[in-house]
Amino acid sequence: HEADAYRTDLMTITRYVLNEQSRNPEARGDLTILLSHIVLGCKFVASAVNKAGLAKLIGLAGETNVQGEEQKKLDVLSNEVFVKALVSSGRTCVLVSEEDEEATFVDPALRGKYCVCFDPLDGSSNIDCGVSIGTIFGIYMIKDKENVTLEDVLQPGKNMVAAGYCMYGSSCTLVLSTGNGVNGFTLDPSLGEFILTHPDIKIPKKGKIYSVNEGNAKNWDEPTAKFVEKCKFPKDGSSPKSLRYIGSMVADVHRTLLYGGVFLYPADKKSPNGKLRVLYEVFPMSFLMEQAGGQSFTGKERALDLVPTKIHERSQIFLGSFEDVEDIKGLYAAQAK
Ligand code: P6P
Repeated sequence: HEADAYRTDLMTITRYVLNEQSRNPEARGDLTILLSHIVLGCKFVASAVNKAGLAKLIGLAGETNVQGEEQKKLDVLSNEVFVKALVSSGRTCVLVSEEDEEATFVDPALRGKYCVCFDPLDGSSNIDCGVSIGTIFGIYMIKDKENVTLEDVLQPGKNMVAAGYCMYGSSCTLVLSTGNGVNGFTLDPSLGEFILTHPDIKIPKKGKIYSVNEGNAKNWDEPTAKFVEKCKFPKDGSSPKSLRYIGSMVADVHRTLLYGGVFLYPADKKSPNGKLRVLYEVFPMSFLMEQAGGQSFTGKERALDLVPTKIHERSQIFLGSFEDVEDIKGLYAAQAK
């Protein structure tokens, strides 16, 4: 009956991506191959993160293990795994990683038509205390892979063809959009497969949660301060919102996507452009939010319209439930008058 059919008709991420490919007649399967290499990287990191406590992978780089080997920090290890997986896929021509100061231009013999911007292990300062962390990635098509330059990478986020994150927590969940909605897959370690568990995710139009580091309140600008004040002391008789802040972007965004509400990393006097990075934090999460029916705003414009000028550029970000972000946009518009 229905449940059995569901249990035996496994919708793996590979099968989902192949279905998406078949919807696109001129697709040659390059994105499918690229995504399968990203999935491999996520499986490796999931395994390493889960073993971290036991294998002494946590803690500062430079520690040596029982064999006296130099310990690689998990985020350094994750970065190496993703770079190697992406280059070996033969489908990329330029990579931007949070861990690497410069972009990586792939050997011409191995080049494909995609650029991948990624944070291999975002939130890694939370590893030692067991808080969920994650990999975030965004994928662009490059016009001329033979003559790829840094300019090709500095595209507005709306040009992305796909984006996603993998959260390493109580379970390993990969959330992905290839431009046709958002789907969540959970790793079944016994199969080594990501199985579709959250089909067609839609973020609630309005939420009851706000997510921000209140410790920076002293430095906020007026519209942000006013928005947070409204969350805590609503004037319209509605009940105050709850504050949920994990301090790991993937975990905070995942909760926002599933439960609704708004995640903010405002600019402040310390960081005039906010803290989060445009190419591999703000853009992928904004792409997912829009695909799930939410939205993402920088305080000045739609986040996906922003054109970065440097690969590690930061931006202020307000993302989540459509109506909650509308409220924030109203407050910034009022200030602009
Ligand atoms: P703060 C983690 O270090 C991170 O890059 C994001 O994952 C997270 O959203 C943010 O920084 C937390 O920053 O200043 O609140 O600790």
